[in-house]
Amino acid sequence: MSSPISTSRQGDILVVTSDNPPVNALGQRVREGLKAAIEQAAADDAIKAIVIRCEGRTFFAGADITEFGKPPQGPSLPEVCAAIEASDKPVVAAIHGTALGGGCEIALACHYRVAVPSAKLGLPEVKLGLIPGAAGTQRLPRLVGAEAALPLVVIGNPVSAKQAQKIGLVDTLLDEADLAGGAATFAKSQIGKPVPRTSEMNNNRDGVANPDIFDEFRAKNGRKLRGFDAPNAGIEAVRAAGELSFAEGVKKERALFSKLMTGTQSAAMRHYFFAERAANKIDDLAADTKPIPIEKVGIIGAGTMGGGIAMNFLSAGIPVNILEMKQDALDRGTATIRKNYENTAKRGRMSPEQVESAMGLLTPTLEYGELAECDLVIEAVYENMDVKKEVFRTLDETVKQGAILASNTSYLDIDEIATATKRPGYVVGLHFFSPANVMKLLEVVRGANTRDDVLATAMKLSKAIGKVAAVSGVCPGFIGNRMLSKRQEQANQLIMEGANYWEVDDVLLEFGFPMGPFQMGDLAGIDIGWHRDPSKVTTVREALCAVGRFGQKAGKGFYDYDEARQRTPSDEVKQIIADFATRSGTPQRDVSKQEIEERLLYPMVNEGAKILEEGMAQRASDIDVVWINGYGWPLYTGGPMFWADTIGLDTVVSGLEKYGLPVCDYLRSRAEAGKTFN
Ligand code: 3H9
Repeated sequence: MSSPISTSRQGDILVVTSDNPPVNALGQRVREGLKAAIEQAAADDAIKAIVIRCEGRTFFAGADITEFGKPPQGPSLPEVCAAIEASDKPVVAAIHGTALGGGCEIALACHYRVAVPSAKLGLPEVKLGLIPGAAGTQRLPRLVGAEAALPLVVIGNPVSAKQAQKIGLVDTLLDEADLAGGAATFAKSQIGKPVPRTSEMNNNRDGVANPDIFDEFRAKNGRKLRGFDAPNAGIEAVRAAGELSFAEGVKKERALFSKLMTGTQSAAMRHYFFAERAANKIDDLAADTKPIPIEKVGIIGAGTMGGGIAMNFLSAGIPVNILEMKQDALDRGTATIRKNYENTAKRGRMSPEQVESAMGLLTPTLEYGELAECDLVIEAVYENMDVKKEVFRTLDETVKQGAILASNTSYLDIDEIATATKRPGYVVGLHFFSPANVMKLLEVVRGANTRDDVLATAMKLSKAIGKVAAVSGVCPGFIGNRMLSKRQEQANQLIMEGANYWEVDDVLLEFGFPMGPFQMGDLAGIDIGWHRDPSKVTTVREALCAVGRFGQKAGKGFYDYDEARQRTPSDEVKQIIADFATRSGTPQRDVSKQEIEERLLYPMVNEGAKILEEGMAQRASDIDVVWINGYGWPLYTGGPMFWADTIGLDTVVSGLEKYGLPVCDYLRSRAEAGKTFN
């Protein structure tokens, strides 16, 4: 097999090119080729400078993640970086696409970095539960300062080439159309000058002069980093770069990196990396399936959901016609979309021009006829089968043939909705999560008759609007809400048996969820689906509604809320729950935190197993993707199915049996065979 690394001479410049699709990951053969190329340049007196560049869509996007966990094969990435930096001849990294992780570390080891304006640079290792492991945490702060290095190492978001130039990570921006030529000219201009080595720089004195920056950074990002191990290791490593020699700092980085690499968090996050990409693939689609072009989208309903859905398309530059029944509802919906964009602009995440251009793509309407030319129409009216069928009947009559008709239903039967049309093949579920302009998840619901090209379109479109999609079959609540209902059942039961409702919430918070089921109820509104008759009270929720405890919006629900929306458990609610328990004759007892956790989470795993058994999800990892992106399951445990694999399926089975809860055949048989889900 030929090497992915080739070299060519351009006068006295050696151009080293990597061609390792799709993303030029730094696998063993790439590393070997790079090291050999540097040795070749050193041995050849006619060579005066070196340019390292990549073919294809990107500069090196990092270490090859598929090699992680396997026996290491040299040369290692730190060795390659050291060899590059040690060169006496100037080495220039010519960057396009994304220089990420190990790719950015290669660039940091080069003596110069030039980039096209569209390029991005970053150290996203933290998103895999790691820190950079090829001296990135030591070279970057020495080059750009500790304060500028912290967000790159600890948060892991890439920066634009322009921003990289501003902080000193990139030396020069070059013409987008001529990176190779520009890089060679730049390299030529450095011949004969002493080479600047990042490891010898000391621009990170800022962290030594003011060590508070590390704690301040930690405090500022506390919520975002809660529960994750890698960010703290990243802060420690950047701090060490200011306190230790380069060699000692590298040792420190290696120790931190190795500990993370062998831990469960990184295994879970690497699982998630591949799970997210797998979820976008549908196994049984014909290879030549062509997505349908989507140039215009219609949305039925300009309420919170419809408006949020519309924003996804507007932000991606896709025109939207939004329909309401009444002018005032339409005006309200349009005004909310504008307000949301303006708030984003106020926070500096959008320019006023971008707000106007997004709003310019929005056409509010009261007429179905105006949707006739849409390629996709998404219905977001309230959850009632008759209403939805009526909408679909009308859409089928008014929207052009070949257009996709989608429902945003969160639990209704897509196949039944499709019967209202003469085009069931073009009907699909697109279940967005609230707030729909923010939440990453899109459940794509595949009906019995949904065509392959319609599904392929949904998956492609989800990427275009920045969503993470997973496919579900038709079943009540699909993947996410179906599993959620099992958790809620247990939560309701636990508080009847004597568990305090705030303890139930706290157990999930400690597990890593952003909130528990009762906090979630308060946030969404306790009165969702309430019949509005205070004299008819059969559930705790109805009892809360009857006394005006509608949730956060009313200042009280399960909890009392202060001005800052801080929650305090309520005596009134405690009494309501106690009265229910007495009436139902449920004996009261102390319920341990362990029991709460197991009874909330194990039934979800069992339901996930049933979903797999029935073929409602394509793979266990899709369920993990749904729960991490739609319901705040902590990423660092890898999602419910990966978490169950980690603790052992036999543990889950015996736990369910201990509480007298059902165990499905699929879960039991895998546990008995000593297998995992993933
Ligand atoms: C690291 O560098 C550690 C070092 O500090 C220390 C070492 C000692 N490896 O995302 P896409 C695959 S850690 C292997 O759909 P896009 C991906 O699975 C690494 N495979 O494309 C997919 O495969 P498939 C730090 C990789 O255009 C295909 O490539 N770097 C890797 O939407 C296309 O990917 C990162 O964390 C990899 N590193 O986005 C960067 N990367 O077609 C991770 C991708 O079979 N990568 N694949 O499904 C990314 O963020 C995105 O892939 C990127 C392109 C932005 C580059």
